[in-house]
Amino acid sequence: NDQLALPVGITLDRFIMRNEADFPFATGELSQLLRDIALAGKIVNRDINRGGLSDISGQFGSQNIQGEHQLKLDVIANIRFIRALKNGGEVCAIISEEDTELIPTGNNKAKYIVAIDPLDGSSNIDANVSVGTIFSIYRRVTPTGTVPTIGDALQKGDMQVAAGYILYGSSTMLVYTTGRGVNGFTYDYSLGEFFLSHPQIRTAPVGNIYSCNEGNMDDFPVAVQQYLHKCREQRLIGRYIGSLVGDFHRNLLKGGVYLYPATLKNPEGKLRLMYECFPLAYIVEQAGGAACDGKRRILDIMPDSMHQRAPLYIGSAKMVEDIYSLHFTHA
Ligand code: AHM
Ligand code: MG
Repeated sequence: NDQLALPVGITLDRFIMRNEADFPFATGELSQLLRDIALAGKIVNRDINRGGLSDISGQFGSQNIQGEHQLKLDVIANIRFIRALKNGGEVCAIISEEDTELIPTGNNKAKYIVAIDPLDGSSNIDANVSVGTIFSIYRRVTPTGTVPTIGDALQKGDMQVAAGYILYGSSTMLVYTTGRGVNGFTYDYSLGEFFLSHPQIRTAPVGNIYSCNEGNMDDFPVAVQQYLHKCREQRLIGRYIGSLVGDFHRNLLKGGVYLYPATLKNPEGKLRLMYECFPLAYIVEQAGGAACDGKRRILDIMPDSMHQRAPLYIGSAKMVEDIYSLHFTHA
C-alpha cells in the first residue's frame, strides 16, 4: 500500500523540540509557550467547527431560546488563549485585542510577553468564512520576578522572538517563525496533531494578486489609488476575503500584496500594530517578503500604546517597495 509507505510526518511538538536543540542555551520555555498556544488553538478550532451547531456564534450578551447567556466566539477564544497562557506558566503578561488593559498572568517569574488577536475576522463566522488567531511573543524588559509593566509590552516589532498565526480555514493550519524562516503545519483532525506540511515557506518577490477593500478606494491616499490603477492595467488578480489571516496566508503562498491604507473612517488605518501588523510583518520578512505603513518598515515602528493602529502594505517585496516609493512621490 503506497500510503503506508509514506514516512511518518513530523509533528509540531517534535519540530519544536528539534529546533530547541539548535539553541545551546535554550531552557525550553519558549518551546513550551508555543505548545501552549497550539493546544489552545486546537480547542478554539473545535469551538469554531461547532459554531453553526451550538449557539455560540450569536451576539455577546444576547440570550438563546432557553434564556441562557451566550458568548460570542471571539470572547470564547480570548478566554481559551488567556487560560492556556496563564496555566502554561511561561508568560508574565498578555495584550489581547479583546481587553483594553494589559493582562498580568500572575506568573511574575516568567520571561515572556504575548500580544494576541484571539479570533480575527470574527464578523465572518456567521457566513462560515475563514478566521484566524494571530500572536506575537517578546521577552520582557524588566527583571523577572517583578510585576510586569506596560513598558514590557510596548516594544519595537524587531524585538519579537516569535510570531505566528492559526488559520481556521478549509483546513486548519499553524504557521510560525522564531527568526529562522517560516514553517507551516496542517492539523490532522483524526490524530489531533499538527503536522509539518509547509517547511521553509518563501514568498515570491513579485506576485499577481492584490488584496484590499476596494469599497474604500475614494478614501485611499493618491499613491495607493495609483498603485491599484496599475494593478488593474496589468490585469492582476483581485482577491479579498476581509479576513486578514486568510488574505495574508493566500498571498504568502501564492505571491501578492495586501493593502489596508488609512481611510476617512480609520485615519490611522484599521489594523492593530501589536497583534496584527507586527506578527505578520515578522513572518513575511522571514519568508523573504516585506511590510511597510507607507512611510516606514513596520518592524521599525515603536508603539506608543497597546491598541494603536497602522496602515499596512504587506506581501511580496517588490510590490511593497513599489507602494512605498509611490508614497514618497506623492508626499
Ligand atoms: P477585526 O479585528 O475586528 O476582526 O477586524 C480586522 C479585520 C481583518 O481581518 C480584515 O482584514 C479587515 O478587518 C477587513 O476590514 P474591512 O471590512 O474594512 O475590509
Ligand atoms: Mg483583529
